[in-house]
Amino acid sequence: MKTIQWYPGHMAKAMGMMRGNLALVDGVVFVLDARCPASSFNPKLKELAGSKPVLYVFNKCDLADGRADALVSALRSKGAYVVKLNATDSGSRKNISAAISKLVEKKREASLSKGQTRTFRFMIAGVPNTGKSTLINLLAGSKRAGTGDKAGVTRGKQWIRLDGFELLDTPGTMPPSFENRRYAARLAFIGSINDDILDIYEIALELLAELSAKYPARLKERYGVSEGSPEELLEGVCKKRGFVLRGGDCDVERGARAVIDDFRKGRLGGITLDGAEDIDGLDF
Ligand SMILES: Nc1nc2c(ncn2[C@@H]2O[C@H](COP(=O)(O)OP(=O)(O)OP(=O)(O)O)[C@@H](O)[C@H]2O)c(=O)[nH]1
Ligand SMILES: [Mg+2]
Repeated sequence: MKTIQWYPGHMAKAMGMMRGNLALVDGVVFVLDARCPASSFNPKLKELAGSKPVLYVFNKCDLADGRADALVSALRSKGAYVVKLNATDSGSRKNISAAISKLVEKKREASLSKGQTRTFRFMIAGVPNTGKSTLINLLAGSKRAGTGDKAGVTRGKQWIRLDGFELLDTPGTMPPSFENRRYAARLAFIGSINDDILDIYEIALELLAELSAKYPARLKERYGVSEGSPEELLEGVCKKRGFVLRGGDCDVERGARAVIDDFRKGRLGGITLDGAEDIDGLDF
């Protein structure tokens, strides 16, 4: 895959908005994708958070597997504050609410000791499509923020008022360019990069290559193939699913979409693509 140079104007604007609102918040919640928490970490956002307390949420943990736990531990050993979450599960509400409250524990105690109660404000930030707005709706207990399974659903800023909390929903933002091809490819797999600018065929080949290296049994189970070049694997997918054109050739475009869709919807089982090597060198 070529280096992606993609930094739409709305993202530059969003970064400016976040910078402008940082002084108003008591802490920042970074929503990462548990399938690739290093790839979905935006160092520019971390820089922006400055000295504010930060919580990292490994969201979509229902789509990841046990390998994500090793990454949670790796980050914790770096001193980061991390929790796992499935934001679509209403049963997780209490846990995430408590985790966010903990960010301001000292501040809350200080104001209580002065007999004051105050509202704490948090900025919810991250790359597109990681579930920021879904997390806000989970905390609110109702659909207050717009959500959708594609990149770039939230555009402007939106403050959501809850009991004792105010949350700032922000648009997903990427670093201005990806020098790291591996991160960029994984962001494409999880739908963080607008599909309109991607070559779906190429992305599917990259995904098949990663899956055959890390999860061959899953490929075998769903498509009946697990070995060979990515092109051969995609052909196997097409044959298994009956994606064959009139002349007998494989409909590779359709096969490519099916592979990506299966991955995104969790039909290949829980998958974690980032490993410890991807965390190293990132300043969480
Ligand atoms: N399986 C699963 N899906 C989730 C989870 N959290 C969010 N989603 C889905 O992921 C998609 C994106 O969620 P949003 O909340 O719109 O993501 P966002 O980070 O606000 O996206 P942008 O506003 O585009 O940056 C939606 O289809 C959600 O239903 C989760 O924990 N597990
Ligand atoms: Mg959103």
